[in-house]
Amino acid sequence: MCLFCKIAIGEIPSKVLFEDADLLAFHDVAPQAPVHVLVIPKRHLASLAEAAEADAAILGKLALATRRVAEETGIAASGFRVVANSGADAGQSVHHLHLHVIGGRAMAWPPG
Ligand code: DGP
Repeated sequence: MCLFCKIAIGEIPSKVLFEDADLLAFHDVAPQAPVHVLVIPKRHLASLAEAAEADAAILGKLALATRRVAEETGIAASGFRVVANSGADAGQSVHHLHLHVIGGRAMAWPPG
């Protein structure tokens, strides 16, 4: 079982912001900004590169959950960035789909 599957079932503890039957939002262990929350599907899906039509509903839920993260952490008005690293070139280190929700400071573009 992968690291985020273990976090999803509570086998590895995390600082949970909110969850429902399908997804979990929890604080990143190595925050890159004042707010850095990860949103994951509880069911294992390796990355967007592996996503299929059958995953459309959960992908929509994950996207909407980023808005809830921003509202609950107080960064909806100031702005936030959502990142999904997929594969080696993007630097994906945990191979369970996760959306980074990052905010609370100004960010540069393009990313490194
Ligand atoms: P990525 O590089 O996109 O695969 O991001 C993985 C993120 O996961 C990274 O920002 C650090 C975070 N992370 C790794 N292990 C843990 C953990 O055990 N707990 C929590 N809360 N976050 C973790």
